[in-house]
Amino acid sequence: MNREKLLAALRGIEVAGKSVKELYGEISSACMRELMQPVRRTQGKSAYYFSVEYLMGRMFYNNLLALGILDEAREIFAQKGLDLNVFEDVEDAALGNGGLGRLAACYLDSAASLGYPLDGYGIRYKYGLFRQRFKEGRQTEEPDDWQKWGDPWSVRRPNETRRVEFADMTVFAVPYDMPIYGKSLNILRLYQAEGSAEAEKLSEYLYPADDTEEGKLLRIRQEYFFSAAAVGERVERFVAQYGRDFAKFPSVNVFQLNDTHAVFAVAEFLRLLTSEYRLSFGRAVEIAKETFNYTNHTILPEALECWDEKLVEKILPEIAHILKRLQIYASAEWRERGCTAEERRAMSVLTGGRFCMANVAVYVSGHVNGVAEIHSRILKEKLFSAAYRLDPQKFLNVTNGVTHRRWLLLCNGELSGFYDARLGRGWRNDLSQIERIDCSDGKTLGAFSAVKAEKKRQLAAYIEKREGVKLLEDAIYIAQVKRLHEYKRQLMTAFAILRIYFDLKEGRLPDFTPTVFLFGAKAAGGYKRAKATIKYLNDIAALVNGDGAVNRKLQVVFVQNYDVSYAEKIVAGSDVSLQVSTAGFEASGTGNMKLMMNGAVTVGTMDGANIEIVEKAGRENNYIFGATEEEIASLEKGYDPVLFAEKDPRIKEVTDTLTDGTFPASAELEELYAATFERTYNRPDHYYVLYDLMPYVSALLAVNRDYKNGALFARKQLENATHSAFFSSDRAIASYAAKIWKI
Ligand code: 26V
Repeated sequence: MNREKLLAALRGIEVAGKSVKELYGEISSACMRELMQPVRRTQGKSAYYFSVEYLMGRMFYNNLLALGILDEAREIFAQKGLDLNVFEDVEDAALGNGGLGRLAACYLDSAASLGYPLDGYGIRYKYGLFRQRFKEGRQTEEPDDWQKWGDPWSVRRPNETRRVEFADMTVFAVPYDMPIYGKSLNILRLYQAEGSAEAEKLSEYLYPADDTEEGKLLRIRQEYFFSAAAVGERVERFVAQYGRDFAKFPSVNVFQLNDTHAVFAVAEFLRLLTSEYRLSFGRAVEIAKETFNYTNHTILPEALECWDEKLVEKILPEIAHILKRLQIYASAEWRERGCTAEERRAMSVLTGGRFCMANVAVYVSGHVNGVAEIHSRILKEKLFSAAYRLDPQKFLNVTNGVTHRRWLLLCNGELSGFYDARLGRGWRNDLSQIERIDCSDGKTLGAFSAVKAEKKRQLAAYIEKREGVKLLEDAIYIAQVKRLHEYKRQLMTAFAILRIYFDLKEGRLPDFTPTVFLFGAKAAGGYKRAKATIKYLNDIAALVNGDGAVNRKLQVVFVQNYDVSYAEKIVAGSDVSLQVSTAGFEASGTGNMKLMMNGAVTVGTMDGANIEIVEKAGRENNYIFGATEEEIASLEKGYDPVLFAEKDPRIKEVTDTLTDGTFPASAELEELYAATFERTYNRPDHYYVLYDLMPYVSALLAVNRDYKNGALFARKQLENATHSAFFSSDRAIASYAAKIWKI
């Protein structure tokens, strides 16, 4: 990269009379010319990340930072009268849903920054995750046309188009390459489906509804489409460079499956090696075992993909055949190694007429990892216990991480400046240096509090601009931002707010510090209960914010269209991070890490990475409550939420609002009532919302008390921020590189 040349190019850009969009395109293109300059590696081993989601967020500032010219660029354009902040209006590339997709983006960022050869493969969806708005408190969904700003950060490579064959159609996979720049130049290659109107549907939407057969088929097609294109390309390049000596394949290629969505890559790999290159099935499986690795991201049964044999057979007969052969091959091995019938069933590739993609991944992978200590333990003890008994060395943990470049340097220049002033700039490349900050020093605490206050002001200004709502000043900002899901228990926060509301109204909380509850979440299109929770929270917001008796003390704001860019504002400007999943259900969480890194204390359960967060930052600096995973497991039969609510009037008063006319009657309230008290597709209160409610309220009130002592609370916050280095994805990526990829 020629820095001077790039800066000269930027100085040469004429600003006057151009639209924001035009300028965005011009500046981005100038950077792209330099980004794509470095010579790409051709030798040695590389790792490839297979993911159906990438939540890249805005690339503009990120790339300027990676190029090391962000500050100069700001100055150059300021002199021309252009504030670079205008590009904050540029859409995010939201080609993902939540944590899993954002993790992929953080990992690409860290790998390039550290100089590890890691390229990504995925799908270039025409529309990313829907744009969310609220109408009368209900979520509405509109297509996210992220390319309306153009796509200056990627390059179409028509010459490298691949054919992907289905029984009933041929689809062309046209690659778009996005440079991921750092010590190395890595590439995120996203395939766009072309060839016919039918073909184009494959890369139209992220997660099309899969509750119909048509939806399922489309989903299978999407997964096979990008997996097959990627595997085909890797194999072809290998053969071009090294010939057909596939024994060498794993010494130059290692594949990481981000959840089960790319598991068809395994079948395609076996298909290519056996049908096209004539290896024996056994030999192909052995090579696959040295090449593939699998990361699991959820233990929720409804999210573990199993595909009907008949559906796969219909559009991918050869792939179905390969998977059946794999079942026979694996069974023989399991039998030989003395597995019981029950163990063999648990590990089956094909069972009950369905292909179990997680089992395919576990069988074929050299390494299987969970994403936090507790989660990896659950994988070994429960979900994959049979496979663990057979091959214990296969299983390991790599606790998630988030890139501190986006989640600290970019989103919190003020906190970064605070560290610079005390540590110099070395910490930017080695985050562990922030542990040297003395959190007991009064001056240091004062400076930190000033940073937090400024970030809160900025957040309030942003929310006022986006939502037209003015946040309370001098209040505690408490955030719950994440996908909307029952196990994450946004509903429990709703009940807790109502409990506090009633207590405030009845004068039982005389010294209550003003508090703002901030929510950001999208509910999957077909997920009724999640949508009902949004409506309920918006009802609660209307009640509380409209009640003159309490609305200078308590405020509830659910922001619309929560995305990566919104997250950057909220994690920097929040005091408290809500991480209240039912213990055992949140694989890791990564928002918890982003908030911690920016100095929020956690109110949370002993779940996912929360456990490691409080281990690093001190339990005394956070607010842990609720049933542990063991307690939940032992509760399973004897818990009756109806009795539980009956015997505690504080709970009953809150749950009564679902039926007593506090809010206008609605299908949503009925849905939540059923979820809590009736047997539906799950047991009543399947996620133990009522069970953990009162301890949750106590934890929130403890925060409220402690916050009054400014120095004490600031210290807790700073202890969290300065102990967050472990949660940088630089650490996580170094661990993948050393333990799994051997690159
Ligand atoms: C997806 C779906 C889709 C349909 C409705 C039910 C349902 C339930 C869960 C999921 C999650 C899919 C996997 C996922 O996103 N896992 C997240 O991965 C993050 C990165 O490792 C991790 O921090 C989160 O704890 C985990 O939920």
